[in-house]
Amino acid sequence: MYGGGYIFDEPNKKQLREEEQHDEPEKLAAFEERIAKGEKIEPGDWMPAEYRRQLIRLIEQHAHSEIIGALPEGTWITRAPGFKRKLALIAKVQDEIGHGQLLYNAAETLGKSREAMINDLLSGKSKYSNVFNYPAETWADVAVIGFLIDAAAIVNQVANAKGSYGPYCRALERICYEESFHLKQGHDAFIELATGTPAQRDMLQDALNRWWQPIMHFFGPPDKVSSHSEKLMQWKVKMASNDDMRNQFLDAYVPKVWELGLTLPDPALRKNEATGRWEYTDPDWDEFFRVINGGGPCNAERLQVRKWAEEHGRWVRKALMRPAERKTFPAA
Ligand code: BYC
Repeated sequence: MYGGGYIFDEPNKKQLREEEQHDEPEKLAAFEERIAKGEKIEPGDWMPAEYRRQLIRLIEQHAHSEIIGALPEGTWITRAPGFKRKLALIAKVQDEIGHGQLLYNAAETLGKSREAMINDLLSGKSKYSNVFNYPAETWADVAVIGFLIDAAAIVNQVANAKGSYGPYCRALERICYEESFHLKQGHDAFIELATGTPAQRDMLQDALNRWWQPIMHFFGPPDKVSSHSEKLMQWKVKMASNDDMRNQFLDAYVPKVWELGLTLPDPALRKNEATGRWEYTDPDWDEFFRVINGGGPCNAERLQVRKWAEEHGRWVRKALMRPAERKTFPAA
């Protein structure tokens, strides 16, 4: 077990049990009326136990995605082509960890401790985004992540920042400002490769081909399969369905890839102008479920790195949390 020495309480099981007992119809109706009116729910407000549980699951998974998401790009800091790209990548990776911090804080307002969340990540109990279980093989992978994965994240986060839970919305708003900057640096690296030498274009095309399916998976399973969407949309935690977000992403970004003369590895991909919906070959959903349940190419490696970081950072957390045990220095 990870013994972080954080100051937060263990998940407040008593509070959750009490809420379950008090999910009375009148309270639930008043809660849902507030949400329908567009009011924000704040940590001290009454909320149904299921709303709390779902928010913890979603925000916690999002926080884990940010800190695990720093790993594939992080491996390229030492190899980034040139000082300017290196500086930008260092700043981006640092921002992603900061997003994790904001999101863990938001999830803690719902009663689950940071320590419990980290334990659930390290034990494999909690999920994190499918996309970070693939390797970043070349510099072009970093460009594809920075451009298209950050773009996909922005589509999701700009929508959900208008949702019902105050602390999550405020965290998302701030994250979106930084993500927009990440998108610009990703787009810049992407354009440079797309307009570079034939070898650079080939490298970018190869990265696009490998990342296309994970990116299609990023928005979650199709609406007809998604288990949580209906309730989360009713409660305005998710502001659009998985398929609608995927469609929004395709609408905004496929033309930007095609205009550079690059291709996407799906011959069926086209916009149906009559319906406004994109048509595509269904990505392999068996692979998606395999990857999010621990069977992707890099799942084991990602968790191993996090475990290493937790173990080697323990002395720092201890020193920060128990200042009384610190050796005192003689007065000057
Ligand atoms: N990956 O009922 P559904 C970033 C799971 S990081 C893994 O549709 P839901 C960045 C889902 O958990 C930003 N698992 O789920 C960082 C559920 O399993 P459980 C990442 C997924 O939650 C560094 C099952 O599939 N963004 O941008 O209603 C560098 C059924 O799905 C995924 C967020 O985390 C997935 N992609 O909707 C660069 C946004 N999709 O829990 C960039 C917050 C689904 O029942 N999350 N599952 O066992 C969300 O908005 C929602 O969780 C999703 C899925 C739209 C992703």
